[in-house]
Amino acid sequence: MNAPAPSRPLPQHVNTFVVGAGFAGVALAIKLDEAGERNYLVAERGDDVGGTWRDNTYPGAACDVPSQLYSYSFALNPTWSRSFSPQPEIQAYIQRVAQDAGVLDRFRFGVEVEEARWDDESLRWRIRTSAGELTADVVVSASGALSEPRLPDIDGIDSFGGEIFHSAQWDHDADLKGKRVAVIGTGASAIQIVPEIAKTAGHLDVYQRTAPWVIPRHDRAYTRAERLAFRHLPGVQRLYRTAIYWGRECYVPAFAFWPPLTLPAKLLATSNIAKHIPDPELRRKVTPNFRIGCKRILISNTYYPALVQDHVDLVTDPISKVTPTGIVTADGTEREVDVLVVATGFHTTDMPIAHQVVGRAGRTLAEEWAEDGVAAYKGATVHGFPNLFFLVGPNTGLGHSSMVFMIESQVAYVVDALATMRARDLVTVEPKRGEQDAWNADLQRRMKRTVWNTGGCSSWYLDEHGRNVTLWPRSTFAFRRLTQAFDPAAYHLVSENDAA
Ligand code: N01
Repeated sequence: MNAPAPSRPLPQHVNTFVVGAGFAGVALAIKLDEAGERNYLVAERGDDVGGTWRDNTYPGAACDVPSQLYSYSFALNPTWSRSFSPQPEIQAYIQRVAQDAGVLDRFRFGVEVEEARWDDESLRWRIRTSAGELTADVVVSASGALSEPRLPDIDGIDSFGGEIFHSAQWDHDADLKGKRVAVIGTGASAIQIVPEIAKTAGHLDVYQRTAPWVIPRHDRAYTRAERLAFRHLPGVQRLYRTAIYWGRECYVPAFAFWPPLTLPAKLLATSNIAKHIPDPELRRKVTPNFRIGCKRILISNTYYPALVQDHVDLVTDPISKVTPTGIVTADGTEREVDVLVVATGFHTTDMPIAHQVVGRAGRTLAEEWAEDGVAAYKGATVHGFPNLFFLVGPNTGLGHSSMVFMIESQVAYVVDALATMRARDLVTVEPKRGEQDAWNADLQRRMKRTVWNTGGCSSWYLDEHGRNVTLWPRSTFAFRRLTQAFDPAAYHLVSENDAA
């Protein structure tokens, strides 16, 4: 993405420097304002708030967690049009919330963070950005886990002569009408894209490496009566939200404690295949070979119907190379391609921000994690990196419910940490190594039983050592309880007196 020109000059120093203006960055700004912590700045490399919802504009983009839950608890959205809202509505919602809260004057767009380096003498972060340098007492990374597109390492892909783009960088100038289009990947993004572009493409090849489990999507437009109720009776919307929340939490035991409980979901998914795909050979191809839930369970009513169309082929032979004009599979077949859509996911366990943050020992977080494994204390703080906080940090992702809930929990933790620092005249806070290790040992012990680790799949939840460093293995309310207040006892604290 070409960074837009920064909207306004940077100050020389801020108390709190926030990286990223997606759901997490916007929530933090609002809650910092409410807490009276107004000396903060949110740096965003894009030209607007929204994060992944600003960037993912591909045809068919929509949330796959019900809209009622895909919103802040402190800013319910009475205008959702559907039970699963499309991307433009979600993006407009985030923009509106930020605008109404009056926080946007603290945001700087078109500012890319190049390095944040801890200075042990001044006990501050020295930050270098594309728009200049500044210092900060505290840095909060709100750059998200799904912000950096991952391109596949396929032989010859750079030689492709047609149009090629990642699902998160959709080229809206590309005309797919009547073209030979190929989509690589069959994850959450691809299954939303495929039905949409099948409507206009002349021919569509879908390259599947691993078949996903797909269950029906219970999507519908809200009735007029519902929309009136949401607008005038907020209690009704809270009721919807609560019912959806608890419905989703029922998945936790199936994923984490006793995976055989996912049998009903498997029956739902297999009957979904049977309903839409009459051809036994295609049925075989789309039937996954791992336990349901091991990868994200996908929801769609249109993906399988798209695959059975005459001009759509599901290609399951492994890709051996890309040529200037097409894709060659392991059986030697070359299929011509005009437009190549790469829906191959994101850098998740190897977060780019980790390469830009340099801690107390002069080592980047990426170097630290390469040695010790990706880990944080409560997903929020890392030993060796004083006054650095993460939102959507390690092991705070979900396989079953809304990330917005987890984000709000983490925001509360960070805001309370800053309030504690102020109240106790603390200059630095840094989690104790023992606390961080104990937290992660417990996480990984719990993780051993989960379907994500035992379900027989490889997924972006796991790092290269097979450790799940992405998901939270317990209920979301357990996470909320554990993060409801900053816990100074788990931290090395340096006060102004100590530092003097
Ligand atoms: O990415 P993915 P995504 N050759 O990593 C395949 C969220 N999301 O963008 O399974 C061939 O899931 C890869 O194959 P395999 C959601 O959290 C939310 O689709 O690794 N294929 C897989 O099929 C989601 O989980 C919404 O064998 C290759 C696909 O590419 C996350 O974003 C909507 C390959 C990548 O799937 C990521 O989803 C969309 C290669 N070299 C996304 N490399 C909502 O609605 C990879 N693949 C909220």
